[in-house]
Amino acid sequence: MSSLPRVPLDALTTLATAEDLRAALARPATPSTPPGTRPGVRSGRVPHNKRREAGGATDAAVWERIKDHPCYSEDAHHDFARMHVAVAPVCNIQCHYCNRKHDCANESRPGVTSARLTPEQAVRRVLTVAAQVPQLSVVGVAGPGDALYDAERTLRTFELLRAEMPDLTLCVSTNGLALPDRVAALKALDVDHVTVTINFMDPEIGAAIHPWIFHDHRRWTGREAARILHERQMEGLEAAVAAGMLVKVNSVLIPGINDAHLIEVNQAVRAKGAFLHNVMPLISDPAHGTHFGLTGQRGPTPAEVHRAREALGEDARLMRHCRQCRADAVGMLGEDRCQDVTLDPVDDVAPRPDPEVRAAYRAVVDSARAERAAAAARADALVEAVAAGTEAPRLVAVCSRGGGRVNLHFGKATEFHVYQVDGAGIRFSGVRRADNYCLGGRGDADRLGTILTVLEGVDAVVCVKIGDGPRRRLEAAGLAVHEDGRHEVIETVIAAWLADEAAAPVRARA
Ligand code: CLF
Ligand code: SF4
Repeated sequence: MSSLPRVPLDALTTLATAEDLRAALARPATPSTPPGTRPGVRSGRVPHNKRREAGGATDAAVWERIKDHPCYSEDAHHDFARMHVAVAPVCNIQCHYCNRKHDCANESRPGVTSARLTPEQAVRRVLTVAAQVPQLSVVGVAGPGDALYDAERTLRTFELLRAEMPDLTLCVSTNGLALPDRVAALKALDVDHVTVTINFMDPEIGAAIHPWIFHDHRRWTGREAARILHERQMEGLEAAVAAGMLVKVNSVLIPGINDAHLIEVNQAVRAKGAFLHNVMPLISDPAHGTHFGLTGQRGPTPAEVHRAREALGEDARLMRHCRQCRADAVGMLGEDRCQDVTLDPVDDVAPRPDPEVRAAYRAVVDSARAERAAAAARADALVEAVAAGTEAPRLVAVCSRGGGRVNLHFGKATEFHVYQVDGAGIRFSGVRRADNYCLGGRGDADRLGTILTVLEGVDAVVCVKIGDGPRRRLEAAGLAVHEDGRHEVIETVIAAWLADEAAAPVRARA
């Protein structure tokens, strides 16, 4: 394992002191670090491997605005955490994928009811988390209803947070119906990141997803409701873009309803200035009690999501690493530590985050980023040489628990980071989730079957270690398996796998 200046980026409950972090920075550079890449990325410089971030992050000013945001920057999600505060309980529309007893499916996995917080409770919760988690960079309001319908609670929360922790990025997610009326207030609080869920352009399709809305003191249904929602979403998107905000659009991919239509959605929202488009799969299960769940509307398979995103084209500005978080999510994307955050609602005394620790953590991340960028540039060069002229891109599923490294055993992976590799280099393609294979020290054959389904279309699995049994099953299913125990940068390991493949072209693959 290398001697990178790393802190346990994936261990949110382990508090590093400012001294720990400075000591980590002072350690000798890893032997694989080329001269001149330390001590890190200077402010305003875009790291090599991040020039391909969706949304035009080649611009240094834009990079500054997204580099600590785990949703707006794929690179940032390796190192930074977000937290949602569930201060918005009510909603002004109905979506067929939502059950009001549960979290907002715009930004959450249905099925778990969140605690409703007052703005004051929310701020104490944020301070409590920030005191333990220097990774925390963004606080968002994403439900469990619509953040801007009962906007006073959301705005009050942001106002209090601005005063308490000015270095936090504030983020909001909405269905867009109330957005045109709230852009100015959000702008006044320096809310720079706004997500609008837009599932349709055509009201006919919209009516099949959103049966009613409540607007202008009355309830609207059917096509008319969808028409109003569409007009308000477009108006809100344009106003937020005009106000200089970075607007991300979320679209729920619903097979047979709006899957083919998402090309039109993508083109329209990009034309109106959306920074990113996040195409997320419908989560549908009868147990969630949603209309879609109860009527048998299925969600897309991971391979269908991949194909739908590819159909949008190279310039689609896609966010590909969304984890469909709960409305009270805490932690790195992909893990919810909300249960770990204990907060006595009547306790007035919140811990104070140490600004020194937070600043030192960012310095460590800058350094780690420079290491990763240099490694990724070398890996890209190698891959471009090895894969030049090859016809089809390869998909590689990586086991990682964060930090942009291959640092997880296959049996422990609850998600696979999928990368596309071809003559143009290595590009992040998406995340596929599945229950981990290893349970209490033993493998679960049923789970392995599910994992194989989830990995449809994938050519190789890359991990720290894998048992003989699962290796044989993966290989029998046609997947290559590559172990690398050095906890190296993901791109480095993928390039090593590709070089191995190229050196052994006759390798047997059942
Ligand atoms: Fe939260 Fe959303 Fe802000 Fe991120 S989540 S309000 S933009 S801070 Fe992120 Fe979670 Fe996906 Fe949302 S991974 S569901 S995109
Ligand atoms: Fe549910 Fe969110 Fe849709 Fe409202 S906007 S109905 S809370 S999914």
